[in-house]
Amino acid sequence: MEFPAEPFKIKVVEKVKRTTREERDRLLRAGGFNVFNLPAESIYIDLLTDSGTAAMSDYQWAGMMMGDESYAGSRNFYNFQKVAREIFGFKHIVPTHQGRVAENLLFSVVLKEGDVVPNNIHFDTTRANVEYHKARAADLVIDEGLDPYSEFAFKGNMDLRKLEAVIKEYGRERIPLVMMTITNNSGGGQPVSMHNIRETKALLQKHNIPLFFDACRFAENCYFIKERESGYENKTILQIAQELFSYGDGCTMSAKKDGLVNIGGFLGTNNDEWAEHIKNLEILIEGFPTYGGLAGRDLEAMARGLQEVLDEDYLRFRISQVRNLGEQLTAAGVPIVKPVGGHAVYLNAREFLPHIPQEKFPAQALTVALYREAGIRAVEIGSLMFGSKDPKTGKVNYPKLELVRLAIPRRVYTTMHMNYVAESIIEIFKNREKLKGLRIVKEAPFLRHFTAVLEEVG
Ligand code: P70
Repeated sequence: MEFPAEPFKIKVVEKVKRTTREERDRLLRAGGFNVFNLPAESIYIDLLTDSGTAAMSDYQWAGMMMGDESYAGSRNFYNFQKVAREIFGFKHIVPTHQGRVAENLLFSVVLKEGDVVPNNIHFDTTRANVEYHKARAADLVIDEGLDPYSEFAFKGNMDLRKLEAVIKEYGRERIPLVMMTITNNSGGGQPVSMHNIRETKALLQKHNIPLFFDACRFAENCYFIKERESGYENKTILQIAQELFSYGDGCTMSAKKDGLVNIGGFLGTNNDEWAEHIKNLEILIEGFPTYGGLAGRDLEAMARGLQEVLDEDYLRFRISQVRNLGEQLTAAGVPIVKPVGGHAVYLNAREFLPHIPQEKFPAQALTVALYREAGIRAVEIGSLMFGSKDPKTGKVNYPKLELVRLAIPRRVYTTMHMNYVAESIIEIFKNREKLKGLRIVKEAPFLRHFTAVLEEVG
């Protein structure tokens, strides 16, 4: 079978409410046409994010009952440390309550003003944490990674020529580390190849620069390597992960993705000196390093989630479920970014709604239509999120891409749910000329997409 059935059966269910179109229209108006303002209970299928939204297994829930809530030395920490060391191989494993804290701890310790951190593409929180320390976040993904039409298999790869140029320009002293985001979220959840990681490491070794991974979706990346890179067909996901991380000197991770938990994260490093500073700072902002802002039971759920995510049956289903949604849409002519990434399908709103110009927020108009017509929540990644006004000239800079991200939570929705999503989008596509653009009524000076108030225009 091309598309495997769910490799789990359902033990606990959560009721989802169906609302009428009128109710949804009213809620959209009340929330200023901004889906961050919707009560989650009024949503039928929530594809806002794949972060912290996974369904935990019976094995994880059983582990929650085994929580040891000791302030120091909880047994769950040792369980978690053992699992994390086996997969990632790093000497120091420092738990945090989510990914951005691991980033904050790392950059607080290693960055100084004027430094630069290269990455394939920084995720927003990573970029913000770098810039907060008055350093530069350099995005050096290969050109294919920025082209929505390129079908290259590893569009998350680092461009080694760009990396070499940055090293030459800044010098080793101003590059405390290089990062690689696997999979590359801001580039559409695209994977990085083992070959590219090996070559990046070889280049960095020449300059004695450490390599860190942003490992949020590492298991999905390893599955793509197994599927697409020769020499890995017969390796297990654990073996692939172990090889991948052996080229690294550390990682940050939001376990809310491939840790299969609702809250949790960690930082891994082999550097004793950095680890000591990081642990001291952690005591100040997160707590003692054997719990790092988490309950003992959360650590146990994370230890078990990290083991479960390596299961190939699970990953085959996961990647196929996301890809299948993309394929159903493509077959009906709906424009999406290709190839489909690991955790989300991205609709290309400029092509979907050619009659709505960028200044009328076509991707947001499509996001609004998804909720109004079908009760589906997605997130806009276009001119509402990234459009910026030049403070001097008042001229608005629009991003190249107008996308709507449909991020799929792990183990939450069934194939029928996904078919419903595909059919709803196809229906909206057939009636697309009826959709209207939007204009901003109120906006914050930064990160405006979270709170902006909009209204529809003809
Ligand atoms: C997402 C969420 C979080 C993330 C990530 C990478 C590659 C670090 C982090 C931070 C954020 C989000 C976006 C829109 C709506 C809701 C949530 N990504 N690195 O969905 O991790 O959140 O644990 O601090 O993707 O992509 P954390």
